[in-house]
Formats: sequence, structure tokens, C-alpha cells
Amino acid sequence: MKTNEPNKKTEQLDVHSTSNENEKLTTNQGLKINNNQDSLKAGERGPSLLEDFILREKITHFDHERIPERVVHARGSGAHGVFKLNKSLAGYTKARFLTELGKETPVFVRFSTVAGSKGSTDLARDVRGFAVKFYTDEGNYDLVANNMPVFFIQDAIKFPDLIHAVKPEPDNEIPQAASAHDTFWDFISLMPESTHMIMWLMSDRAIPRSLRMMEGFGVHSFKFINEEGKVHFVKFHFKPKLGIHSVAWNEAQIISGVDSDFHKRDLWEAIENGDYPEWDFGVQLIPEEDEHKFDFDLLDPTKIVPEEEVPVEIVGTLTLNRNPDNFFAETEQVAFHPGHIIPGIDFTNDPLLQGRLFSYTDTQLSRLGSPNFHEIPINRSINTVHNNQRDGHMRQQIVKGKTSYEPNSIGGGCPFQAMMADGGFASQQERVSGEKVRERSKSFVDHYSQAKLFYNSQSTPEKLHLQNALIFELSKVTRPEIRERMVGQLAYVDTFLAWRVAEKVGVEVKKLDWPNQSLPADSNMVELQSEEREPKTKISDALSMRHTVKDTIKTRKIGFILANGADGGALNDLKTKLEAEGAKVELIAPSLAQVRTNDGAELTPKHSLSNTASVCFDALYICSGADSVKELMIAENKNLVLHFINEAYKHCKAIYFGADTQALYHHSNVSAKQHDDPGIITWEDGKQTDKFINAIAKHRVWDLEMERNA
Ligand code: HDD
Repeated sequence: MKTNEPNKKTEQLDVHSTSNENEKLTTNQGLKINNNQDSLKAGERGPSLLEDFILREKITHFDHERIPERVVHARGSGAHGVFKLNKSLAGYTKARFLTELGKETPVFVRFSTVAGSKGSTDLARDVRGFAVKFYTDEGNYDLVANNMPVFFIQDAIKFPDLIHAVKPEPDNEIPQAASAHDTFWDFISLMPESTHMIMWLMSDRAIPRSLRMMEGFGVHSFKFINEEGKVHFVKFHFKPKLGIHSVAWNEAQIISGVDSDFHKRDLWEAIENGDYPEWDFGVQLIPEEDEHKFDFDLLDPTKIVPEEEVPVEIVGTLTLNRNPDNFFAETEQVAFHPGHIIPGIDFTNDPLLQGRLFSYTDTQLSRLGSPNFHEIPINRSINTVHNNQRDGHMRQQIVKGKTSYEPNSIGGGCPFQAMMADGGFASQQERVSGEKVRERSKSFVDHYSQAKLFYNSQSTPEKLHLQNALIFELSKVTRPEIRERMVGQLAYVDTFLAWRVAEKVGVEVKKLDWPNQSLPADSNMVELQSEEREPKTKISDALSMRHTVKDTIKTRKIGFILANGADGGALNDLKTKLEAEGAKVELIAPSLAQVRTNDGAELTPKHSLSNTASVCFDALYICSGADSVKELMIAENKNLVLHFINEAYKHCKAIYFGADTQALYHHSNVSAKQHDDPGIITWEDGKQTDKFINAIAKHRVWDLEMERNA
């Protein structure tokens, strides 16, 4: 029986390059084509002939190039990489990729947005998918995760409702990739269980600076089973080595216009540059007997396990180090499934997870069109596949022999089922008993205490961003009763939050009194509202992005704005220092023509002032040099360069004004700067490279946002 090849297969056998000059153009049957310019005609001005099989094959294939996009998570970016285990979890699980110290497991990761279609912007306010396929030697293990640790709903039966509510409205297909519309907030305002997730979604986590700067969470509690059969609950975490960072909402909106592929490009370029994105992989482990020791239910996917209560133990590193060769073949055709597990890992009875276990195979059948999707190179297990499954659309395996059933004697009984000792999978022998009911567990009833925990754990600027996000979203909702109902929900999280949003969206704060709303009296939501609890953990630093800032400017993009006559020495000096710290310097000039510096060097700018925008950079250096500044101040450049500076200033970025740049400084909004703004470095500061580097490493001066926008 054929062995399924590792994903290396995509590197070797299945890859064909279009740039090998010995390989001639052929039809799909391997026939060499000698004219790819003209169709076959009856006379040079005559009709095309049906006989033209080359034309027909080419057009037919083209006509069928599209497959259905994912019903959710349609827009994605993928990369290959490796997972390395630095600390064995042998006491907890028998999954070999988590027990054999130093073991390296190939992975493919696909990041995605949820609400938008395949061609939508990367910068939508949205939860991001963070799906990881581990090609382990015990079979594929998929951790189909998100960049937020909780979910909107508690039961999979609500998933189609949620997705229908957030997707463009069915009558006019508006809006694309946005939750700021009536149907989403109508649904949410009637779903108290979504409140915690809404806090995350309205936080800056929903507008990441980079896919490389996001956390990943398995969301559900899963189970680990060790060799002795002992069970632990486990929560999975990926923590980015570059820290967790976001852009400003106004910036996200501009990026969507200037470069709607911002995240995709950023990931691609980082990997091409050898700046391989890395995450620490960690686990929270809870012995099975401690299941009920928390003030929430471990099976409830709208709850986190605060890191203060169960610390995250870092055990491995995920590194992405190879871009796909072909987007469609790999990133589009990859098929994840939370049900792809291996011995040592098991599901819990989380009703959201249980429903997911049905959905993913089902959706691959309609998206990829065949039960043989596991044979597509990107989906193949590196482990040998032996079974009696046969045939179906686009079958690749050529299975030899007479038998396709078990038991058999003709085939010598092969393939035999595996003993557990041979790595055979066996589910946990969990005791299950109960009435057959269509009910929500009472232990899932508290919907606000962790929403409060999240909100209260944010820094002041983060809270402000969250409030403003809610104001933006709800102000797009045309029906006042939805806005009012939503504010009523917020009142359960924080009084000031509810009050501020209410004021801005023109409604009053009426703390919801569910029985008086138009909900059916027997709705379980009625009961839920009477529960107002305080979380055991009051503040969790891990929930605020502020506490994750790492002291690094690695891979940060610094725009150098210059024109002819710029001080070449100062430019090179700063460039060298920034690059030594791992930052990327890109030159921005009035045009793409070469720029001559004062020492006679000819530099080629990567961008012109009009083809890019400050939102594409993490920090700016306004190059020293009187002549350069003079050119930047002429009428056709002045507005562009000032807009550049003002926008970066407003978005709280670090800006370094070199010598002789007073004219630009004083004409910009920066002249109103507070003297103690650590993000503004001027000629007065002398050679303040360190100050600049420190400011970039802090990501933004969010604390001064009000002052900078005053
Ligand atoms: Fe899902 C895709 C993550 C709940 C049904 N989901 C999908 C992807 C991610 C997640 C990252 C994209 C995978 C890729 O890149 O191909 N989904 C989650 C998380 C959830 C979750 C973290 C909650 C904790 N999902 C969820 C539920 C259902 C689905 C409750 C249905 C009952 N999800 C799907 C799907 C998708 C999918 C319809 C769409 C395309 C696909 O699977 O391949 O089956």
C-alpha cells in the first residue's frame, strides 16, 4: 500500500517550476504545444474549430479554477514551519511530539479573518483564526485556534446564527468584512453569553499590527492522557516572541485602503527576509479531579482560566520559516479539523467543541469536493495511511490487492488494527450518564464576571479604545432599540463604559431587565440575567497587551523621509544602528527617482510620498539636511510630507526629526508636542538614537493619545 508522503512532497515531487527552460509548455496530457497564441481556425479570418482540443482544455480548466471559499474564515495567509519541544510533557500526555525532548515536528499554519470574503481587507475588526496542522509521526494533529481565548457562543447549535448575523446582510450583501451593522448587534444584544467575547472583539486585539504579533488560543479545554491513563484538562496557548501589538482603529481603516493585504504581505516579507515569526507554545494543566474547583465551568468556551489561577507553562517553540510555493495548492486547499487528534490528546464535552467535530469534515466535502481531500499534498499525513476506504472523486492512491474489507483472509488480514501499545488511538474511558435533554448547563450561567475581568484588566488607553470601538460599531446600527439593548448589556460589565457608549450613540442606559423585554418568558436568558457575580480573579495582567511589550524593534518598519541633499552620514549612521537591532529601514522620497545625498551617494527610494502612507510604518525619521528639507517644503511635496508626519503623530508613533528639519517640525501638528513625549526625538536631543530605539520598542505612546490628538 502506498505511503503518504510528508509535506516535503510539496517541496519535491508535486512542485513543478514554470521557470525551467528545459520544460516545454504541454497540455494536461503531456503533449508539447507549439502555438499558445492562436486558436485553430478554418482560414486565418474564419471561425474557430470545435476540434481545437488545446483551446478547449485550456478554457475548460480556467472555467473551473474557483472552488467555494470557506463559509467562514475565507480570507487567509499560510506558512510552513516547525514546532520544537523544549520541555517534555511526558507526565501528562503520551502524544510523542509533546514528550520527546528536542523533537521537531513540521507544521503548516493558516491565519484568517472570519467575517469577510476571500478578497476582503486584512484589517477588518475581527477575531483571527490561528490554525496549526502538526504533521506528527502519529498522524496529523490540528489545533484549530483563534487569537482570542473565548468564543461568542456556548453551543455549536448557535454557530450558523452567529455567522449569519455577522456576514453581510442577506438582502443587499452589505457590509463586507465588518461587524458594524444591525444584524450582528441585534444578535449579540440578545445573547448575553457573547459579552465576554465582545470585550475581546472591541479591544485592539481585533486589529493586530501583524499576524506575527498575535497570541493563539485553543479556546476549549482539551484533555491530555498519559501512558498510565491519567487525565488532565489542558488549555493551549501560543505567545508571540515579538509581543502582542495592534494598530489604531483609524489606522486600520486607512490601511484597508492603502494596502488591504497588509497582514499577508507582512507575513510573507518577514519569512522571505529570514525574520522567522516565533511563538512560545504553552499549556495550562488542570488535574481531572480539580475540574470543579473554579468559579466557572471548564467546559464553557466563553471562559478563560486566568493565568493567575493556573500559570501557562511554556514547553515549545513554533517557528514559521517557509512561504508556500502556491497559495491555492497549500493555503487554500489545507483542510483543518479539531477532530484530527492523536493518542494522548482527547476532547472534552464542551458543547461548542462537540459540534465542531461534525462541521469541519462536512464543510471540506462541499469546499474541496471529495472525501479524498486528505490526499491533497498539504493535507497528507507523514504517517503511512493504510485503510480500506476506496475510490471517490479524484482518488490519488493506487491501492494494490484484492481486499478492501476487514476482517479478511485473502489479504492476509491486512491492515490490522493497532494495539494501544503500538500507538493505536483510544478515547478516554469517561463515565457518562444523564437524561437525554436539550438544555444548557446551569454552570454556564454567568456571562458577565469574566467580561468584567477582561475590561478591568485593561490599561486606560486600552479601555478608551474599547469604548471607542463600541461607539463606532453601535453608531453604525440604525435601529435605536438594538443600540439600547446593547448598552443595557454593557451596564452589567461596567457602568462608565455603558454610560459613555450610551451618550455617544444617543440612547439611555437601561440595565436590561430581561423578563420585560420581548423575549419569551421561558427563555433561559431570563434566568441568566439574575446572576451577577464577581470573578475570583479581579485583575489579570496577561489580558492587557501593555504587559506583553518586549524590548525589541526586530522587524519594525522605519520610514526615512528624504530628498536630494539629505545628510548621507547621519542617514547611514542611524540606518546601521536600527538594522543592527533588527529593524527594517525603507526610504520614502518625493518620487521614485534616485536621491543624491550631500556626500554624493545615489540612493533608490522604495516608496514615493504619494504611493505609500504613514500607516505602513512603525516609526519615521525625517532625514537631516537643509537642502532635503527645502525640497520637501516645496508646494507639491509639503502637504504630502506634513500629512505623513501628522498621521504618524496622531497614531502615537515614534518620530525622529533630524538636524535642520525645524521647518517641517513647526509646520506639523507635532510642534504642539508635550515636552515629555518620549516618542518625539528632535535635533535638540542631539544624537538620540537610543531614545528613538526605546520609543519604537514600546510600540506606541498610547498614553499620550489624547494629547497628540488634542
Ligand atoms: Fe470554526 C473554520 C476556529 C467554532 C465551523 N474555524 C475555522 C477556522 C478556524 C476556526 C481558525 C479556519 C481554518 C482554516 O484556516 O482553514 N472555530 C474556530 C474556533 C472556534 C470555532 C477557535 C470556537 C472555539 N467553527 C466553530 C463552530 C463551528 C465551526 C462552533 C460549527 C459548528 N469553522 C467551522 C467550519 C470551518 C471553520 C464551517 C469553515 C471552513 C472550514 O471549517 O474549513 O467548519
